[in-house]
Amino acid sequence: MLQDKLLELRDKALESIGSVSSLKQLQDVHVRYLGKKGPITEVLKGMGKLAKEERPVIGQLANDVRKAIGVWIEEKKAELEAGVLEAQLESEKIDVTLPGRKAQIGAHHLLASVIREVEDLFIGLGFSIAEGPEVEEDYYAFEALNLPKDHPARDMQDSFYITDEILLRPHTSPMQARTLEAHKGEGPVKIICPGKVYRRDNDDATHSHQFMQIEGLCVDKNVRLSDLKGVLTVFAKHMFGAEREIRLRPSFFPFTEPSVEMDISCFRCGGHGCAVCKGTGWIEILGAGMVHPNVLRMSGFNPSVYTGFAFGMGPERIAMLKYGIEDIRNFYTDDIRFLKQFKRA
Ligand code: 2NL
Repeated sequence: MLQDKLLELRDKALESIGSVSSLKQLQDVHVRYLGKKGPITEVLKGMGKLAKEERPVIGQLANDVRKAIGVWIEEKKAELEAGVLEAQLESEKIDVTLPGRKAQIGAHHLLASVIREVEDLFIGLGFSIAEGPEVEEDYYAFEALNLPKDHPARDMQDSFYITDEILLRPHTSPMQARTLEAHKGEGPVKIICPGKVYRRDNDDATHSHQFMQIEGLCVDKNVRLSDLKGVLTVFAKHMFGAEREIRLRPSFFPFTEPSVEMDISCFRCGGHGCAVCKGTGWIEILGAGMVHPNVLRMSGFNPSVYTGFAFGMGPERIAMLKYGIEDIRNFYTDDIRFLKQFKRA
């Protein structure tokens, strides 16, 4: 009886294994026949109830059947795995005769290149790069720069305020004030601060609510306006050509005294007058001045010992002049056709 049952079980298992078409199904068959709750385990468990002389015969047969099913399952498994691999190889077949896809090679954004060019020049002159937060405290953005609470340039309408005391920086000067403060009244401080700035402006061809600025600061004993002139002359020649001359016109900034605006001789006409310089022979490039004593004092420097010069420029304006770009929005819209024109090694 039990013998017949085992043999029947063997035949059924063989049939099941034969009809299996996936590894998952095969696993199920394995559990069904050879698992802990399977029929063969049941037979082996019930051996104790058999007559003494039956035990070795049934035991031998049960073990043989179990072994045979195990072997068939292993064979089927190898067969299925080979099939899986075959299918995978088939699906991943690569046609090496197809033409390749051309890799798109990127390049620095024009604005990034111009900023890098300015940074490299000033690093060569002994300046360091200082970068800091775009979300700034009112104190560093205005107060420390000699712009007291009632100053017109602090109009809430002109800046993006987050709270009464926190705003998006409207210039990179706060980083310069922070750096001065960190030096605890000990010079020299020679830094360049490039970065994003924000103003509440309506965007058009020459205005943007977010743009870049590069400011420079040099504070030490005996720093004079002539040092400013020398450094900015080197800058003008480096960026716009060795023949450039500079001219300083009186101006006003709250954080410098005296304050100046710097023009360069026109790089297009050499100073005779043309469309680029609007007939004047000169092009305005940046604002600058001698650091106001109040700014030095508030940042912990003694203005009777230390003096300094500072300047600020808009790299968009520099790039627009240098490359004849007429709309500032070209820098921010990332039109690949615009960017590609300035792809350099
Ligand atoms: C402009 C003019 C300027 C400064 C920025 C500055 C910063 C400190 C102290 C003194 Cl911490 N000055 N910065 C000075 C003069 C001009 O920017 O037209 N920028 C686009």
